[in-house]
Amino acid sequence: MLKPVTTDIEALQILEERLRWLSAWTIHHANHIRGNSDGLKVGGHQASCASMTAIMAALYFHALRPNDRVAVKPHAGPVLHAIHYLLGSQTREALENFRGFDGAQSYPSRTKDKIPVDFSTGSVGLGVAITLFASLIQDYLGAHGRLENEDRGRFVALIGDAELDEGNIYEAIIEGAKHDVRNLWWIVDYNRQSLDATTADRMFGRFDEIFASCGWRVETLKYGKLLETAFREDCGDALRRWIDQASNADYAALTYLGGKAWRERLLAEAPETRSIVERRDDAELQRLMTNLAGHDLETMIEAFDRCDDDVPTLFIAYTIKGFGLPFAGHKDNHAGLMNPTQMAALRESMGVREGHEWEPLESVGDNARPGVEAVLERSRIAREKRARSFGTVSVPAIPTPAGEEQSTQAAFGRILLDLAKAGGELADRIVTTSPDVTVSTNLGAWVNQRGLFRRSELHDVFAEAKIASAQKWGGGNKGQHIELGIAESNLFLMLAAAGLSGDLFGTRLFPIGTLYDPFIARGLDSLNYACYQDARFLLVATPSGITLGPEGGAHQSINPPLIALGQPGLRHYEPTFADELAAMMEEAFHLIDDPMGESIYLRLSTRNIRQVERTDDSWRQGALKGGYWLREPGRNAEAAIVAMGAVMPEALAAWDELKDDVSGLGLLAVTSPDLLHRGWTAAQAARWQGERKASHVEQLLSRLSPTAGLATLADAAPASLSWLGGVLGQRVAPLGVEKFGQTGSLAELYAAYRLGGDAITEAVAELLLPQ
Ligand SMILES: Cc1ncc(C[n+]2csc(CCOP(=O)(O)OP(=O)(O)O)c2C)c(N)n1
Ligand SMILES: [Mg+2]
Repeated sequence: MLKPVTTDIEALQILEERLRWLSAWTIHHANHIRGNSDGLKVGGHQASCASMTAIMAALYFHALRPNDRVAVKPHAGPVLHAIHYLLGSQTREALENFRGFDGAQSYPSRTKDKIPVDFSTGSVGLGVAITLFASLIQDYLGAHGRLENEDRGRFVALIGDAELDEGNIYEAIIEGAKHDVRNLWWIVDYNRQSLDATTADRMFGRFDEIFASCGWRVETLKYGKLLETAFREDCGDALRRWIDQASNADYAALTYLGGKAWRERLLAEAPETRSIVERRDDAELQRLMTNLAGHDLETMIEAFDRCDDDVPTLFIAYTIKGFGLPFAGHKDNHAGLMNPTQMAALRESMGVREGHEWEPLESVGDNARPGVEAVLERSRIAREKRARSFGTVSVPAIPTPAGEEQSTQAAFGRILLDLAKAGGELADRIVTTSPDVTVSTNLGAWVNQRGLFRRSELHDVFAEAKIASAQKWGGGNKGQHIELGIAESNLFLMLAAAGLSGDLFGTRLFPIGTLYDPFIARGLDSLNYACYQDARFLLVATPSGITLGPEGGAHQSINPPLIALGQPGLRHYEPTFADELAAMMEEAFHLIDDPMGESIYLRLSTRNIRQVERTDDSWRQGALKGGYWLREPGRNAEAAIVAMGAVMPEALAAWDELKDDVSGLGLLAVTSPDLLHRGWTAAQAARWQGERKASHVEQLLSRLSPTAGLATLADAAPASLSWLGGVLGQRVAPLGVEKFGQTGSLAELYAAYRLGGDAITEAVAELLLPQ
């Protein structure tokens, strides 16, 4: 063990009380003292904070080691800020501006908060699960010789008990069990209250079974030392029995009502406890009955010290929501705020002088100070903010795979195979992952070359038995593909964790995840979560659209380009040709490694497409900026076809057919509606700052007449491109998919969904009709 067990309990108790005060005061200040300019409710969660202050004091001021990383229950954000305030790494200004612009964020944010936040939280459940994938990435880096043993840490999640209803937690522990995940501490603040009410008694004793069956050690921490002592008094067993059978709602209500109510209830329902009850006054009885393990620093420290191996451990720490505050246990306390009178009473009871509310060590007596400061000093070292670390990996030029006809999906597989064979720093840092669609998203050849990642050697039984197969998947700790079960949320959490490897471990990886395009929606919140914390990865969604004819409507995606259009931190590219894809992948690797970069989403297709002949490289820059003229328009042309991705052959054929009748007709290949839109709004904003530059999309469209019409075409929701008419006020005839798909040949489907030549001709005609 690295830490001496000599932590001064008294100092910890003082610090716990400081956390309880400062978190409550920070929220109070934001709601009742700071001016409110817009009348919006500010909010904050004093009860959720008070529920966790002892757990967090024991963790941050005793158990955490420098390499440990923590995801904090979102509603305990103010406690995390208070901890850093005591450690000297958070400012008073940020706390005074809690929930204000540029102030401490409501829920811990890696990108917006100035204190070290290892994982952002907010959408409950996701902060829990990402720690598991971060631990897997730690194992991966260790196995690949990219992380020294002494730099390894534990991954801690502080969890609200109602968070345990989120299914993504169970998806994660199932995956974790397959990979023999280690070094996890998940600590449940078991206050048995959620947002609306008290949580269901029927789940009592079930959560631990679920975790235990996935290989976790479960430490149920129920009673504090006071209760343990009382159980040893005469008839202490009766008290324990009564507590164990009390319902969540009863326990919470009695906590709220206090000593007198405990007395009446215990005497009525467990008269054997009389001597215990009568030996205590109301205040003492309340203290006894709320002395659950999660509020008892000694109990928590002992538990943490006990578990110093790498076995994944679930601590279920019983707590009281709002512990020590006037609404402790009240079922409506989740967003409840103390009023100024209650706050003043709390201030006095804690010995905080009026006007000294922000003093970090206010009310700490001279005798206790050295002990408290010593604990803080020791803990400070463990919590220093690290600089973000991006790699300096040189990205080689990515050549275009040869082939007159190819699909973007096949070209993707080919590019990765070539990279795997060529080797080099980039190839070695790529880690691929997929939720059971590795083969069908064309990652198979890469995996044949680079192998599956397994902590222990995996023999390819089929290969050893000489059974012919295209997939030769040996596995070992040098493998570079992490195979996941079919749980798309896990894919995104894995990408999030791998995409933070520079921040978490000082080594950047280049994570590539593949899935089917429609199933992005299945893990959408986890994808958003990954982007929210600026994780960097390449997401390859393949195949997509109704172009996936025979697979039918359940597998044909419609709206992901719209999702991408609204998703910060993720750049959508939709290539038609293999050379575009190669350029985009090269760009993606740069963006992953660039401090100002972002993640990338490639929407690919299985349709074999005849490749275009290029006379020069001028298309390339445009393709990376979101679009280029595949067929140049004439000067002041009155119409253009605007198309994206797999339906380009239809656009090219229609252009050929119409070009003689529609003078100057152009064909604009859109490779990223997302980038075009961003560029457009950014240029508008910049114009107000005095910059006169037109955006890429404005430059492209200004080649046409101001009264020109655009026939837009995408194997996706037509709104993906129809907005282009708003850029210069040109008219639009939007073609795209607005109903669920179905099975059929391309000709049949394109005719039925109006993506084919006839529809394009009709759309162009519509635009050219006199208005
Ligand atoms: C995905 C998601 N759904 C809903 C919410 C709104 N919400 C915030 S906290 C909460 C209840 C939390 O209860 P619990 O986890 O037990 O925390 P505590 O009792 O400690 O406050 C809910 C429903 C959320 N933040 N995230
Ligand atoms: Mg709760």
